[in-house]
Amino acid sequence: MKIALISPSPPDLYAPGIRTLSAYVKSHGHKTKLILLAGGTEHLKFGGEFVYHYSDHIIEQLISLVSDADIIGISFMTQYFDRALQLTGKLKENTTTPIIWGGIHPTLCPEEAIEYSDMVCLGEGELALLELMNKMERNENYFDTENFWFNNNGEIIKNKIRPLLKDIDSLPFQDYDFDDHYVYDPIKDSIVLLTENMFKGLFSLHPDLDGAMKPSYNIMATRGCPMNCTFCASSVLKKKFYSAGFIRHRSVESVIRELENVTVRFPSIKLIQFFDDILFSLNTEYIRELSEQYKERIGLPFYCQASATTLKEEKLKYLLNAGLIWVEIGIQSGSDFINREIYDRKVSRENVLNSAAILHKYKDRMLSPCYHVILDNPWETKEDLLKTLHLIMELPRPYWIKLASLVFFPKTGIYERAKREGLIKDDLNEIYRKPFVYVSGSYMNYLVYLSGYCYFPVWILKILALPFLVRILHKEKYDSLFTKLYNVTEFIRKGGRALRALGRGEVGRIVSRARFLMAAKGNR
Ligand code: B12
Repeated sequence: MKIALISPSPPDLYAPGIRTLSAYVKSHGHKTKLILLAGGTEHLKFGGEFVYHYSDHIIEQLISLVSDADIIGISFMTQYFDRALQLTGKLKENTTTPIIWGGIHPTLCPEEAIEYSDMVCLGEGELALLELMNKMERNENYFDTENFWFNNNGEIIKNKIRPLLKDIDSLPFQDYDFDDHYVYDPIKDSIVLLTENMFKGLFSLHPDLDGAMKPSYNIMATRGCPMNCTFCASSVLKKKFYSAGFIRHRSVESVIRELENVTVRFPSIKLIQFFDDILFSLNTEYIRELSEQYKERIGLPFYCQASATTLKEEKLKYLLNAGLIWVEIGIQSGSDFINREIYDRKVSRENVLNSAAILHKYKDRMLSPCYHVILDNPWETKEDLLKTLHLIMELPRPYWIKLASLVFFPKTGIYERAKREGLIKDDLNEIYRKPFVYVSGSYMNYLVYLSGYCYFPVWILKILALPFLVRILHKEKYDSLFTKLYNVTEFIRKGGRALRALGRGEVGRIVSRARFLMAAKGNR
């Protein structure tokens, strides 16, 4: 049996979901074709004005590419719904090959997904997809395959969710075989065969301690997250499907062997990114062993994510000795009320300041830590925003802030709350097409944004945060002014970064960024 797996992906083509699926069913004798339609969400607009659209010639290419497949699988997140819908509609007009929708969005919204696709895979897909392909190959009845919903000529068949795979070491490493892999190339505006050489040029570039941009490889040692943040889809999976054993980790040996494989295969890889939700949630003994093995057998600088409650000095020291140079931590809000009552995050200001103090102690051995902050939360008052601003101003410098605009991802706790309170009228335009990576314009959002420039004078921020000024300026009538100010400041920031990169002769980086933005624009 052959499955064509299609996924929108980030520019570095990191698509762990379908790469792992592909490797797994191939290791059991089936064939796969991977089609990575690189393209981010940078062009989404508030109000849902921007709708991503693949051009006709890309659709035609795709239809002929999947013509040798027995099944077609489309993997996507909520903000890629329009793309999945367009692809599926066009495919259905041109082929009778069954189409599966899988990934986080169909898992959250199977009722909606089964309206457009023939099959929906809910949750983890390795075991389920293999069982389905085996049964189809043997012409057996497959409508009882767990984790799948089927639309059998209008009759919807819903199967239960099987227990999670406990031993994720049993999964093969992600599929980087390039034997039938394709990618959307925005420069050529065409889907092209993804060769190993081409892929080597697509590793995302990230700074090493000396600021030099290094090609990086992404890996995950775990599946699942210990936290229950109400804005994250992961907490829905935990509540709805996987009450037990949600968090699993690979053996140190498995992680190190994957890294050995890829660093030997792609010698240009000079930096590793652990994309685990919280690598620091692993116990000290695991972290000690991982650090020792990593230092001895990989030894490249690496990045990872922590949380303010899991970042412990002992763990940090092990990882620093192994090559850790950058950590990201979620603050999300400086208001304990918002964190506790709205986000269900048991993270206090003290937790944040303690973990920041620990990181600061080792600042000479690391890049500036990055703190994640969410804005555009309708339950956040200007007093809550002031608490976020004051917390950021208390952080030891240097640091940088990554802002995100709150998205009511379907079925999440905040989604249900917003629905109850009538804050969402139109899921498609207010959620599926809502930007995530930049925030709306307002006086307080702009102040929090400015506080992200860790060398912006605190004394000026303190004046700008004076309650009388906030009372005067944090008004809707000034929002468009601060939107313009935000866009201008962002333009200057990105322009400055591009000029510095040019100054360092990093043309490759400029080109890949241009590719990224072109790909995110879709039909031109
Ligand atoms: C790692 C990660 C990333 C990585 C990799 C993304 C990727 N392609 O998987 C990076 C950093 C690139 C990333 C980026 C983004 N992310 Co992210 N990410 C995660 C994270 C932490 C883990 C996801 C994970 O475990 N992947 C591992 C693979 C193995 O699991 P999987 O992809 O779900 O695939 C399995 C199943 O879903 C299923 N499956 C998947 N596809 C298919 C297809 C078929 C046919 C079948 C049968 C089965 C199947 O089988 C797979 C194997 O078991 C989750 C949080 C969480 N803990 O879930 C957030 C999460 C997925 N990210 C999220 C978001 C919003 C984003 C961004 C859109 C943010 C933005 N706007 O920039 C970007 C999008 C970038 C892009 N273009 O892909 C949201 C998605 C919410 C939603 N409802 O859509 C999550 C859930 C976090 C949250 N805040 O809720 N992310």
